[in-house]
Order: sequence, then C-alpha cells, then structure tokens
Amino acid sequence: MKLLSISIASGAALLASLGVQAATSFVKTSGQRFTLNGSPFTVVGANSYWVGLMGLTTAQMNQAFADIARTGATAVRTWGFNDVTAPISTAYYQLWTNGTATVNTGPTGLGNFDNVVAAAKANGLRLIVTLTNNWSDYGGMDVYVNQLIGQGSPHDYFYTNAATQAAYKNYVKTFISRYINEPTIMAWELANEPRCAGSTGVTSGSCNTTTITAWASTMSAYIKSIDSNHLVAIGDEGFFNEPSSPLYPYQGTEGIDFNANMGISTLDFGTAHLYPVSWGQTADPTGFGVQWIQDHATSQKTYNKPVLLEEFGVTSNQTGTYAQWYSTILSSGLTGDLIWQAGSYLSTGATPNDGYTIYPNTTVYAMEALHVAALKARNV
Ligand SMILES: *[C@@H]1O[C@H](CO)[C@@H](O)[C@H](O)[C@H]1NC(C)=O
Ligand SMILES: *[C@@H]1O[C@H](CO)[C@@H](O)[C@H](O)[C@H]1NC(C)=O
Ligand SMILES: *[C@@H]1O[C@H](CO)[C@@H](O)[C@H](O)[C@H]1NC(C)=O
Ligand SMILES: *[C@@H]1O[C@H](CO)[C@@H](O)[C@H](O)[C@H]1NC(C)=O
Ligand SMILES: CC(=O)N[C@H]1CO[C@H](CO)[C@@H](O)[C@@H]1O
Repeated sequence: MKLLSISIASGAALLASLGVQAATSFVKTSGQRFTLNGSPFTVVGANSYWVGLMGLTTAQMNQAFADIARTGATAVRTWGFNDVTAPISTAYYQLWTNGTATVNTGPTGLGNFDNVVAAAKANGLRLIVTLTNNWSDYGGMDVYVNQLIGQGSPHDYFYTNAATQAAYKNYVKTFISRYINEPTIMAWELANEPRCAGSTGVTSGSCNTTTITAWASTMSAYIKSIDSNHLVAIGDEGFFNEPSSPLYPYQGTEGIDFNANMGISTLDFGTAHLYPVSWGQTADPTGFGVQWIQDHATSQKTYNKPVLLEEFGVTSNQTGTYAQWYSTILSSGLTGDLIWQAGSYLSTGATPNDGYTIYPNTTVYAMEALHVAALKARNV
C-alpha cells in the first residue's frame, strides 16, 4: 500500500474505505477488558521489535505494519530503546559516553520513532512500547550498570542503585513526554523480560522477587505521574513465585512474582511470555503452554485486570502447538495475545528470523488471521 505518497485528505478517505480508523482516543481498561471510547477493544497482534531499530525508510515501516494489519491485528509490541556507546548510522535512542547519557532526539533517534508511530497510525495499529531490555541486545540494563557503577557490576544493581534509577527515569521521561498526547501508543512497558540476572549472569546474590516488584511499583508510579493518558505494564515473562513447584517457570527464581505484580495499582495489565522449550519444558511444550495460559487467566480473574500473552513461540510444530494455545486463550478468557514475531519481505530483504518469525505467505500467518477474528468475535 502506497499510503505515504498520497495527500492527507485522500489518505484519510482511503483508510476509511478500508475500514481503518486512525487512533483518536486512548485505549483504557475496564475490569479484565481493554476498552476504546467505552466499548470493548480486542488487543491482538504481533511483536515487531526491529521496526524502529533497523534504519528503515518510512515506506518499509509502512509495509511491515501493513503486513501485520492484514491479519486483522490491532496492536504491535516494539522496542523503544537502543543504548549505544558510539553513534551508529541506523537508529539509536541513547548514547553513553564515560557515564553520561544523552537521548538522541535527532532523525536517527526520536525523529525515527516519530516515523514508527506515524506508520502504525496509518495502518490503524496501536503500539506497546518497551523502554529498556533485560538482555544485552540493543544495550539494555547492563549499559546503565556498566556506565554508572562500573564495568561488569551485578545486573540487578539496575533495580536498586540510585544513579541507574535516576538515569532510567531521565530516559523514560524524555521519551514518553514526546508522546503524551499520542493515542497510537497504547501502553508503555518498563522493560523487556526483567530478571535478577541478565546476559552476563553476574548478580549481587541479594536480588529476589521483592527487588523487582519494588522497582516495578516505583517506576510505574513515576510514569503515571508524568503521563496519565497511557496504560503501563511491566513487559515481564509472567513467572509465578511458588518455590515448592517442581516446574522452573513457577519457582520465582528469576525474581518475578506475577501475582504480587498484578497487585500493583499503577500497573494497568499483566504480561506473560511463553517459551516452553527455552524454559526446559521439553516433555510436552504444548501441554505446558495450555496450563500456563489457564493459570494466567486465573490470576486475571482474581485481580480483575487484563492479562496479555504478549510473546509466545515454538520453533517446530508451530501449527499444531498454536492451534491448542489459541483455543485455550479463547476458552480461558485470557484478554489478548501478541505472537513472537512478525516478519516481512522488505525491498532490502527478509526481516530478522530467530526461528520464530512468521512471514505473510505462510500457513501460520493464515492461522493468525483466523485467531484474530475468533478473539474479536469472543470479545464482543
Ligand atoms: C572518556 O574518558 C577517556 C579516559 O578518561 C578519555 O580518553 C576520553 O576522551 C573520554 N571521552 C569523552 C567523549 O569524554
Ligand atoms: C528478598 O530478600 C530480602 C532480604 O534481602 C527479604 O527481606 C525478603 O523477604 C525476600 N523476599 C522474598 C519474596 O523472599
Ligand atoms: C504437534 O503438536 C500437536 C499438538 O500438541 C501434537 O498433537 C502433534 O503430535 C505434534 N506433532 C509433532 C510432529 O510433534
Ligand atoms: C514466501 O516468499 C519468500 C520470498 O518471496 C520465499 O522465499 C518463500 O519460499 C515463500 N514461502 C512460501 C511458504 O511460499
Ligand atoms: C536469554 C534470552 O532469552 N535472550 C534473548 C533476549 O532477547 C533477544 C531479542 O531481543 C534474543 O535474541 C535473546 O536470545
């Protein structure tokens, strides 16, 4: 779709004729639902972490979002961070030099993210924007720790050190202040997959679920104090904290207590991920996922807040596995889901494939479209 080469007036008419409505109101929550102008709003779609990181043209961003929108999707989760220690030509959002952070507000920084937002809006999609990473991909928490405390310091100092907390707040404030009045952004997320340990494996030994719950409480309240328009969530994997469970994702060892976090009043919805194979649940990955979805739906009802399965994937037998997971999402009442991850064939080649990527000409992509329709029908 060549939406970017047409005038605004005819663009709006074209979008209306396609049934695409540009965002004019903010997505809110009511009990376990998301709402828009007081009516139920189904949050379903895909992750596209790369759309604001690869130095894409606006036409390429537009194609990536158009591919996702063609499934009927309503939302896309993406990275609103890239911390670097030397400028790069594609896109980065914060530059660190000798312990000093500078947010990149130029065309390769927030100017680039403006284009991401515009392309999502042109395709009628809402964005869930994640503000840092547990992992060292695109910088993340370890850059804050290394720059402000010392190279190789424990990962979890990110959550408790005064300097890292101040720097994170400064980044978040600069980023979100630019988009306070932008309804295309559905939600801010504190971090992708916060854990006590990161890519280096170095920890203080004193981090536990209390540490990350306290951090999430402080930082979500901070965002709400600046921006009352947008929803806020953590972006975590949704691990439970039941130390006697035989299953690792239920034991709380990574520092996440899903139920404790659901109780934080400045968080609007809960988040969960689902990667049974990388979590060692290899005997019956599909069955583990069915139980995981049901257990999060139970917490959703207990805390009366929406829960999104906002990342999930297997790299083999996708159709067999996703059929059962989709069916469980529908029947359990879980609020919504976002698959990991969307792929497109751009003019410059295929977008990143980590083994989970679904491209538009595949069976899984067609399955995704059927699931989107079924979830919308359930939520009426
Ligand atoms: C960073 O510190 C090093 C060593 O003190 C110094 O050589 C370098 O010039 C500094 N870089 C900047 C950008 O200030
Ligand atoms: C976490 O550790 C602190 C002490 O470092 C302790 O007070 C707290 O009870 C622990 N939290 C959990 C959930 O075990
Ligand atoms: C694929 O997954 C489905 C659902 O779990 C299962 O019934 C089927 O046996 C699996 N097929 C293979 C080849 O693993
Ligand atoms: C989908 O399209 C790509 C790029 O044109 C091609 O390489 C791939 O083989 C196609 N896959 C299927 C399943 O048709
Ligand atoms: C340990 C882990 O899961 N690391 C993953 C973090 O996320 C990136 C993508 O941003 C993956 O490439 C890593 O494998």
